[in-house]
Amino acid sequence: MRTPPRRTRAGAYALAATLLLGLAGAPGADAATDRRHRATTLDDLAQKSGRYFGSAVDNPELADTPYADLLGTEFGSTTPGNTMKWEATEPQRGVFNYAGGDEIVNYAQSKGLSVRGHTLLWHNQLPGWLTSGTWTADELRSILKNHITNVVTHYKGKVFAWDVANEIMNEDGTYRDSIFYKTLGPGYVADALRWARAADPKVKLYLNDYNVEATGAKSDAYYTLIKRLKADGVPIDGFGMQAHLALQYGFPNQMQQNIQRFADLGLDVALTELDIRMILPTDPAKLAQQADMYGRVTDACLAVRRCVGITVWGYSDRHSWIPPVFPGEGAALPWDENLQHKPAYDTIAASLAAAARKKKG
Ligand code: 9MR
Repeated sequence: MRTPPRRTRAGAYALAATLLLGLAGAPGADAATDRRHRATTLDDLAQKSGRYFGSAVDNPELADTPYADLLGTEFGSTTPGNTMKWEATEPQRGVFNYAGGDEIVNYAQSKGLSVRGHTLLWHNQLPGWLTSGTWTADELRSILKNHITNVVTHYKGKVFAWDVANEIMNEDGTYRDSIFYKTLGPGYVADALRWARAADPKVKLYLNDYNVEATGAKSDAYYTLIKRLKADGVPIDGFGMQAHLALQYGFPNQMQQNIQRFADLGLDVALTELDIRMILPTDPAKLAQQADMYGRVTDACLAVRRCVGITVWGYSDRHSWIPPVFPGEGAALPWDENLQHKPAYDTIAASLAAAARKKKG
């Protein structure tokens, strides 16, 4: 399946053109269809203003063929939802397992998608041997260095960016009391970035978190930290705003200005895990409100030159982390459970197309 079931107008023209070419027996008709179809994808629209549009994927979803096929045609980038995390990549101390991450990298390469690496250091999804152990600072530092060095080296040249440290701040802008912070103090962040850079001089190094899209204590803390890291010569290339949003909480306050101030530090900014959930059941008004918010979020990124790309955290309501975590909520993505476009698809596409025209003109 190469086209989403509900065709766009451009898709219908492409189909008509293909039929004509097909009737004429023209060689290369399939390639023409492919190009014309791809001209309507979110990633193609994003590319026209120099960005990518991606979606996360979790390994079991690759077995859902229609889902994996559409992921491969519509998007330019993917992020493994789980299998590059510590519990997956180093399940026993010093024993590395790249099967899951490699499966996604291989899939992505076969479809021409780039890969965002997620994530080297996080307080969640750590292996039991790490969380149940008692470590001195020296021991934990060497464990962390070994982990980062191994994983980054394995994926060198295969991922274009790493979420080096994920969710290290509390809502009030203090450091999260993770095993790393408790044992090593705040310096572990700079160390992690330096070890990642040493293992791969080219990959883009990010800090990544949720609830940082708006201005406020948490994003202020990152702003201050990143400014300090830059002043100290610590390698950092980007700031990832996850953007797990919800209709009931509204549009993040001053999102564009917030993206801009990080860009002004000399950083790339990316929306790394975008979804916009709602209280179920859906209705046309909520879907319209969601579409409006998706369009405005996309606009906020595209208004900032260094906002380099947008990744949705899965693209269809068929596969989403939200229903089990927020009971009674869901329907957060631009495609519905049957892989049909929701109104949000159109507002995202319109926003991307407008940025492409602006770039051209
Ligand atoms: O999508 C991931 C889900 O499958 C896992 O069960 C969950 C476990 O914590 O992690 C999800 O991804 C998270 C991401 O790694 C970091 N930001 C929040 C995401 C949603 O929980």
